[in-house]
Amino acid sequence: MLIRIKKPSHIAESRVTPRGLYLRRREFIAGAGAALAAGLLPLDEAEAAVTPLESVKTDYGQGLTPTDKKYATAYNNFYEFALDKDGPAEAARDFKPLPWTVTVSGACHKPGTYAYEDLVKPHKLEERIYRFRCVEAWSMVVPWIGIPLGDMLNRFEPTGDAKYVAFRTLFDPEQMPMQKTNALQWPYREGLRMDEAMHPLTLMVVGMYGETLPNQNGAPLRLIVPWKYGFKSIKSIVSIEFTDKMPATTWAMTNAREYGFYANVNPEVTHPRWSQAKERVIGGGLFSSKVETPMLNGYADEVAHLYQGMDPKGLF
Ligand SMILES: Nc1nc2c(c(=O)[nH]1)N[C@H]1C(S)=C(S)[C@@H](COP(=O)(O)O)O[C@H]1N2
Ligand SMILES: [Mo]
Repeated sequence: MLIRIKKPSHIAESRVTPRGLYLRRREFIAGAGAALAAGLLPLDEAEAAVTPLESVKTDYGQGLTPTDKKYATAYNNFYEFALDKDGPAEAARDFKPLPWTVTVSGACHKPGTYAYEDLVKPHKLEERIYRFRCVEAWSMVVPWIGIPLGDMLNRFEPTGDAKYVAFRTLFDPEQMPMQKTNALQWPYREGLRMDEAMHPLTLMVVGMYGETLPNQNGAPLRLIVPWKYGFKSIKSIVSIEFTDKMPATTWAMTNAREYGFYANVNPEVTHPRWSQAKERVIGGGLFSSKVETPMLNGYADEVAHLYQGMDPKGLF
């Protein structure tokens, strides 16, 4: 995310990163960072431990060509670990995604603290290929493995007061070094209107490319909402709360003029500092030109009805 915050100067990088990692990271950047940024290089070195994951293939995104895995797992936004794109893969290498629990609270009949296994096991995992569009005007195509979020939420039996659902990321500064800084207000928060959360396209994701989620991609549980800018797709979720009020969300808290609650992909609504009309396709090669961004990231037929009667200009 491009925002006008400086890394707090009183915290040197060498203090928030264990020394071994810091040194390796220096070499990594010198050797591969520039090439990666240009969209050229594999970074197997940076890959975190993942295991194969069975899933049912679906028709979603069958016409799309997935981005090479090496880009999807090495070009990340995950501010808890690093503020740049090639940082999270390395900085999240030792993160422990299991054991994991999620606390469910608010307007529902089955609140409680659920173990990861209890959340995931009752469901059939699906593989779905989706377009992914970051608000910074780059995009990928990723074969996610997950569960329709609505199927999971229904098990908690939300009540009529559940108008929105709010999510939070783990807060653990020992594991997530940037949480020792005020780069963002921690923990990272996101939210959806209930009908957006229940929409069949919305996924609770546990894997990608046939494997469990790499740490840098939000292990063990993250959201994917394909018609919204990437920042809605909150990673490493530990809390789900049903509420009757629109929840505060991290990027809107950080800069409400630039990032809203809806964050619907819309090529016609210009970000205050750049156009959203086109996107750079990650892995498309050094000289690849930008391509046009479709309305609602290509999912307008499925989701435009959710916003009928609302001014699209207010849905950024
Ligand atoms: N907890 C948390 N979730 C997050 C972010 C983050 O910094 N922290 N970054 C968001 C942004 S801006 C994007 S573009 C996507 C990136 O997901 P990816 O690394 O799997 O491509 O994660 C989103 N989820
Ligand atoms: Mo993003």
